[in-house]
Amino acid sequence: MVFHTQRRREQVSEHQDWFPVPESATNHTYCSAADYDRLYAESITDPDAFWAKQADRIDWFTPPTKIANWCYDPVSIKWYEDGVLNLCHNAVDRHVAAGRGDAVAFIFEPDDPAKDARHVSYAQLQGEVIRMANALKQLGVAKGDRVTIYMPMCAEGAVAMLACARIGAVHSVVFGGFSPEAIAGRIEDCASRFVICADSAVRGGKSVPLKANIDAALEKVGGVDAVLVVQHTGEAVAMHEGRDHWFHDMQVSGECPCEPMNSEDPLFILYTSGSTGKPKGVLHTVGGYSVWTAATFHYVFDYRPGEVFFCSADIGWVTGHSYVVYGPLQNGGTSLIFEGIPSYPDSGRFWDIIDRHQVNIFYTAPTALRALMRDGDGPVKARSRQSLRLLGTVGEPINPEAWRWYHATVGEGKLPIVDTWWQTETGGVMITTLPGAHGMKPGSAGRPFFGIRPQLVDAEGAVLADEQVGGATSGNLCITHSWPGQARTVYGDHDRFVQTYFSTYKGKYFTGDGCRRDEDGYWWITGRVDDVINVSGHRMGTAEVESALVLHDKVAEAAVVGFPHDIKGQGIYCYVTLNMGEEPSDELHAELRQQVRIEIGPIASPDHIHFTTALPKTRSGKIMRRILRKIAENDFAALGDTSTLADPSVVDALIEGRQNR
Ligand code: 6R9
Repeated sequence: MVFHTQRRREQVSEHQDWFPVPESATNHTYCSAADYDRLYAESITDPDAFWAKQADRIDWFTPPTKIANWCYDPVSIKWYEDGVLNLCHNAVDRHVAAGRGDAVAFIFEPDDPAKDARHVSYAQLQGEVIRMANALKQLGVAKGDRVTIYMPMCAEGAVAMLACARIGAVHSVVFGGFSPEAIAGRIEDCASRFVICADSAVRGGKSVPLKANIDAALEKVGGVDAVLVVQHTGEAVAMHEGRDHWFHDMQVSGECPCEPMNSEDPLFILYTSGSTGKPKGVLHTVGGYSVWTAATFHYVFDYRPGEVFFCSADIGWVTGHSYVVYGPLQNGGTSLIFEGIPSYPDSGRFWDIIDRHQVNIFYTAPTALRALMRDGDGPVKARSRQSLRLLGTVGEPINPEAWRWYHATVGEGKLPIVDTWWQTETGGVMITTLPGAHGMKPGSAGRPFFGIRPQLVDAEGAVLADEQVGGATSGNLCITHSWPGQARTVYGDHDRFVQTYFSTYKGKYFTGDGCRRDEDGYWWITGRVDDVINVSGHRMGTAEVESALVLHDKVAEAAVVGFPHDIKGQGIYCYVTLNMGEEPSDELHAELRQQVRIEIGPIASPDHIHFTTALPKTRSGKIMRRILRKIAENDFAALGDTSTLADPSVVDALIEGRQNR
């Protein structure tokens, strides 16, 4: 397998700016530079002792005596395997039991700023979770059953997740922007017999027909016994007799104990894109994920009681799972759930929310910052933002320009920024600076979190030696030792798990990312080196978009690549060849865009569709993606070796017809 590296041009040049730990953060932190060095060393020399201590952050019905038990060849990963616990207990019940029932768990900020925000206390949350858990039980959900959740950003979305965790059901949250086709695929893959959805959602003033999408999905896939419908907007929806149940109509008891779960029992499945095939159902288990999200939230955000934490990610992505719901709640925190989008009603919305709810910690994606940056400093400066103490980013590499804007304009040059690198598969943050411990370099994620042992290897798997590291040499990022939050398998397909993550470099977890390390031990993620693209922080397999395109009966073949995009990070560029006798047209162009939206969802809409009579192929028939990427990037001066092409003239025609000029 050959990997390429797509780097944002800016990041290639060495940025030697160094922003020291701000005074506000040195004075008040759980973890100073010296603490980090000591704790990191402990986590490496005696991981069992370290992770046994971290496990004390949460309650265990039976405390674990076995800590780590993992092997990468053959692949088997277990943490805290004889421990018994329940994540919902740790996220909700124990705070109520400790007399903190009145503390605010969630602040719900609706899409429409004229509507009232809603504060949900831990005691209220416990009540709602119990009701939903009992409703699920009444519908027949039992421990181990998979429940698909298709909800807007609202407290009930989190309630649905917690209710599953409470009774030991395995949730599979599907992002509200996915199409019926995509939902059906996910329901089928994990044989989910139950769905929780809302009537509809509203984002940026526009209605999203969630229930109708579920109805459409269930026409494509069988096996779903019950749909629990939460009234959110009050929009009228069709209800299928016998299958669909309004949550508010269900008569349920107010008692529901937390199911004792073994540490390695499954907690949730989350579908994510890879280089090949359909999205994979990444599986996380209870014990390790709980400890990992509790500990990373504590250290990375330096969270203290009473603070308001605002993560703008959707609960349909792993960031929402770990840092809207489970991390903050396990720490007894207050997490703000925002239903809307950053640009509605105007591009000052984030800063309005921050002022209105006195947000202390704000965590968002670089793509949102780049979009807001376009509107200048005005909307930011018009709000006070005095409550902010810490900023964070996640989801894609942040270009130094956006970092500097975030730092200087949003943070007034005074706040620490954590640029957190991690993945669906890692459960929580892996590489980041810690706010009170590390100075920051714009564009670098920083240092490994406790217990994390990153390593750079070349295409053949040879470890890049220390002296090769530093400067511009980048390698493929692997992790050599397991950590508690690591995904355990791909649901129903352990071979695929092994194949995807552990076979490229035997005995190591391969992240799919390119990375370099500088002289100061800072890690710089350069982006994916496989056929995964990152569009506005959404991970997408080029193969998925290709599959959608070739479903059109006029299409013969499709090849999809990413290209640098100012706002989205990467855009989607599709090369399409048509069947004999078919001609390109504006109509066909529109139909193909629509086809992708139907199969995947609006987030996968192509930026460019390039009709061509041929694709560059080797004599053995392999598409040379390297060339397609270069042309899509509008960087065709150095195409490299094209001599292995069956027909080199194809390249000139492609350059001639390029869409990204
Ligand atoms: C949490 C999340 C994972 C991929 C990952 C990488 C990219 C995430 C990043 C980052 C550079 C960061 N990524 N955070 N790249 N700097 N701080 O986003 O999970 O949706 O699975 O995406 O996102 O390429 O491999 P997920």
